[in-house]
Amino acid sequence: MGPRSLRAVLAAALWVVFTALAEVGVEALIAHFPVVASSQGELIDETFALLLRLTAPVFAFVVTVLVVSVLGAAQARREAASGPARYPRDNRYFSWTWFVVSLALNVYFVFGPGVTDVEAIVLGHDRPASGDLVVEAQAHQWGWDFAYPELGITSKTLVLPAGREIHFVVTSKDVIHSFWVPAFRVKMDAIPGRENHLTVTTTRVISTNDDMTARVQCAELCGLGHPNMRAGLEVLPPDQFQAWVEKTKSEETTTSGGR
Ligand SMILES: [Cu+2]
Repeated sequence: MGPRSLRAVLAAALWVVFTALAEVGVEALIAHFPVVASSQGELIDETFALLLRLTAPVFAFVVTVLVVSVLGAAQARREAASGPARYPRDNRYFSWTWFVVSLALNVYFVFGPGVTDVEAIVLGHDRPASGDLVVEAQAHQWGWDFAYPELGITSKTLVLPAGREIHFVVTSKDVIHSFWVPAFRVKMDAIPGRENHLTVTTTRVISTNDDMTARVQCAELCGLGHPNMRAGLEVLPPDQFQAWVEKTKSEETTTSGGR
C-alpha cells in the first residue's frame, strides 16, 4: 500500500469515527428536546431530528478534511520545497456525482411525500374545520387577550382542552406582534387589520406552572415591553376544561350584572 492510499484509508477511518461521535451527540440532543404538546410540534421535532442525523456525517466529513489537511501540512511543505506546487487533476466523475447526489437529496426533501410533511403543517392555516375549537388571540402592547366566540367567554390566560383541534384567529390591536407557543412549536404573525389562521392539535395536559415552554410569548420586537409580553397556558383534560368554561361564564355574568 502506497503512502497516498494509506492516507485515504486513514481519512476514511477517521470519518467513520467522527460520524459515530457526532451521531452520539445528535442523539443526546434529540433526547433533550423541550417538552412538545401538539401533533404539529411532534412532526416538526421529527423533521428536525431527521435533518440533524443526516447532517452529522457531513459535519464529520468537514472535520476529517480539516484534520487530515493539518496533519498533512508538513509533508505538503516538503513536497513544495522540492518543486512547483502540484494540484489534483480535475475529476469530472467526482463533480457530477456530487451534483447528482445533492440535487436528488434536495428534490427528495422538497417534494418527497411524508418526508417533512410541510404540506400537512401548511394546510391547517386556512379556516376552521367543523369540530375545531375557535380561539381569537388578540395581541396588544404589551399583552394578550383570548376570546372564545362559540363559548361567549374571554380570558387573560390561554386555557385549552387536551386532544382537541384548536383553530386560532390571530390579530393585533396596534403594531405587529407574533403569537408563539414554544411547546406547540408554532408561530404566527399578529398584524393589525388582518386575521391570520393557525391550527394546533393539543396532545397532552401541560401548564406554565410546570414547564415554561408552555406559554404564549410575543416573538416579534414590538417596543419596550416586548420581552415581558407573555401569557400563561393551561392545557386541561376535557372535563376540567368544561368546568373552567362554566366557572368563567358564571363569573362574567356576575361581573356584568353588578354594573
Ligand atoms: Cu413583541
